[in-house]
Amino acid sequence: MKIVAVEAIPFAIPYRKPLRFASGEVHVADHVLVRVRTDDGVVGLAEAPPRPYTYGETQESIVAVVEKLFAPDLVGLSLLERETVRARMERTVGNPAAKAAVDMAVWDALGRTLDLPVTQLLGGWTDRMRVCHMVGFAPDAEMVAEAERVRDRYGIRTFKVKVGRRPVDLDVDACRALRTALGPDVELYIDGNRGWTASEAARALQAMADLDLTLAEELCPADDVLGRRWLTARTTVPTVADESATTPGEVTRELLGGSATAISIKTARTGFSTSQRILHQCEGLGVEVVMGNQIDGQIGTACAVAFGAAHRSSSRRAGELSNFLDMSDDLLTEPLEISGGELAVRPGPGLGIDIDPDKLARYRRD
Ligand code: MUC
Ligand code: MG
Repeated sequence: MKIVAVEAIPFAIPYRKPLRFASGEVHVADHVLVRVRTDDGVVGLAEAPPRPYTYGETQESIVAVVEKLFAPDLVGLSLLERETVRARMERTVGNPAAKAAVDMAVWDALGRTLDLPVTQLLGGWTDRMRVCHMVGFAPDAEMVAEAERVRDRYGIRTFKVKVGRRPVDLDVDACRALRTALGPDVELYIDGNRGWTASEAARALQAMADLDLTLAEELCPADDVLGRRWLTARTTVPTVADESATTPGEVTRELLGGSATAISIKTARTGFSTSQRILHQCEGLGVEVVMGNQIDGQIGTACAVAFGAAHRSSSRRAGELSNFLDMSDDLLTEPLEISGGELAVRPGPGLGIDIDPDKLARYRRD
């Protein structure tokens, strides 16, 4: 069970359709495949998606930090020493996606070694999650057509709509068009990726008061400390902290400061070990969580559903698990399948996924 190598392999797979949101846009999944090898010949897998506009990481920085800083510190540790793995990575500040991928690859290697699914090791609550689809910026008619296609083809009935444009009426009109087309029975919520001031956000929420939005995520910048508190105090829509709450300490600050009333958990930035801490912290405080999406590929989505389904409180809401559908290809031997609005956890040991060597050879960039 000893770690003998930690590898970081950059790869790039184009999107069929780019995702656009207030803080950036994604045209290519330029992710990093992380592999943890053990002396038993087991290989644990995970992927790190660089999000420079959210955390400052790039594909190159993720490869460098995994190979130069983490690998030398982790080789020789047992898969059972996950607290030590975490503590050694925490000596380096930042780099959340790189740390998360190593953590999840270690869990995958442990599951494969024990011949047990990771989701059962984490909690084993259920074997599937309802899926929420994230709709990016586009003309209103295209946003509506995408939501209708995803509803009709995959049975998805929960949508997170990207907002945060100026003037705010652009987004108010898009949300209204979606509600009108999809009817009262689908769940709609919004994510501003820090695009608005508190007063713009308040105006937008007031203009959308009749649209039955269930959540409002990260409408204003994290540093607008008093503006966020003011907004959270005056709106009846629960406010979700996403990129402002990427560590247990930040979660505490956002919640106790009154700047958010719910938390987005993303395994792509807090892995399994820190995501579990945040989940338990939210349970203890009586705060709802959403399983978020870091614009994950299929490897990342397999990780998110394995974690989300493992616990009662993380599986309650629909998880954001469908944006890999817009990629032109992926690395897995067997693609993930969403049907009836649900994604099942992959059966089998570890994360239950395998990499297709031909695809990896085609898309790797090292
Ligand atoms: C989200 O929930 O914000 C967009 C940027 C990012 O870091 O994650 C995505 C989705
Ligand atoms: Mg978000």
